[in-house]
Amino acid sequence: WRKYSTKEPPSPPTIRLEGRHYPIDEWTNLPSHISSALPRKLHLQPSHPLSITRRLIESRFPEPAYQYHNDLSPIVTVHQNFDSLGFPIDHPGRSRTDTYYINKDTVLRTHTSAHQADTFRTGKSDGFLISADVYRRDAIDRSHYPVFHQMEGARMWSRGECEAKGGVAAVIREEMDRMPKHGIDEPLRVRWVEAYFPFTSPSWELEVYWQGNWLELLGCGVVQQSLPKNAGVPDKIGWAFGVGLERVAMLLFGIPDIRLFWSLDKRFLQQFKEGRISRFVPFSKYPPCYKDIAFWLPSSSNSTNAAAAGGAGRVPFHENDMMEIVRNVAGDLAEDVKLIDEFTHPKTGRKSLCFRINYRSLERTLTNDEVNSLQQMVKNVLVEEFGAEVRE
Ligand code: FA5
Ligand code: MG
Repeated sequence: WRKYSTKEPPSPPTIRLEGRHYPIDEWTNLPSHISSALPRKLHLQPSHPLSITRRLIESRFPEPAYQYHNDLSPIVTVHQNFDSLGFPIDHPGRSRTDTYYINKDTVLRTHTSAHQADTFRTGKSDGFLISADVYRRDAIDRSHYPVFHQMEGARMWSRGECEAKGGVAAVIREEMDRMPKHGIDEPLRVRWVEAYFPFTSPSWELEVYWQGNWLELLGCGVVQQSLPKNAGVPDKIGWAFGVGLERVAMLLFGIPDIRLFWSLDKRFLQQFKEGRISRFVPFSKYPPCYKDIAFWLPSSSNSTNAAAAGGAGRVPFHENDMMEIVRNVAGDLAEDVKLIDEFTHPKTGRKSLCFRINYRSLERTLTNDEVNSLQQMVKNVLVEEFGAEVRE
């Protein structure tokens, strides 16, 4: 039958991911530096700090009360990622500026909550833990990366159990106390902040004070009653959390920069051993190189109605577009990108933006020529793809 299998990718154009072809369309925005991360599965690599962190948290939410799922595919439907959780149709998380679309119906999951509804419905126990890689167009700095790992934890409680424990808020606090939130530089300051998620109410986020700023570790809350209802247990109360595994690992091991998790450098990988929390010993401190870039956007880009402004389909420029350009050009050589100035010309209404890019390698000193050529490439993309006019 081999003779009949097609060698040519089927038309219309497709992208091949995890052995399958997906048709692409006007929603597709998946760059190769993201799709190439799919096979890495860092949370499953033995002796990798993310795997050690995952197992440490798993040990505090033991089986069989919690069932573990560590190998769910990152390719999910828009329905799973957003609709099943009650995200309103105009929620910003759905936009192409925030989410990697494979096509209009299919995305790389932006959070492990994408599996909540399915797992509540089909799960064999009242609780579960899902650890997985997740994908977002997002800021560039030492605690944000476009591919990161989350662990979703959830459990159903009977009303009786909740009341016996002093209410659902008390149950959540007690459960969340199992989360490791100590750093290598103890003691850490920790705070709970009220939060909003479309699928939980009430909701909270847990933050820790780290390197001079509040760092968010996780979100949690009581899940909407539609989830236990669709899972056939309308009388139960569901509770869930989603924790960033990199953020916890950064505290546990003292890892100062999220890019390190992707390093293939032995000086990084050989420092960690399964089951052991050890202090990360930095092997490098190479100099940063700050470069500013200021540019005017084409007049249609800052209009709320690009079509009316006569732009040939140009959409407004989003901060995440800048992040994506820099990721594409510089990859892990970009440590941090900040919008440092924004200005609208009072007469022409044109908008000018200025970003500061910090180029720094984790592995070596960058040469001036190298940084200048990266900076030039960023400028070229801004001009050629976004119609920007660079201000010298
Ligand atoms: C969520 O993703 C919700 N799904 C969490 C949740 C689950 C709420 C269940 C209620 C019930 P949020 O966008 O805040 O929430 O992300 C959760 C955590 O992921 C953050 O607290 C942070 O630790 C981590 N995180 C988010 N964005 C990034 C990023 N770009 N890089 C690294 N870690 C990130
Ligand atoms: Mg959050």
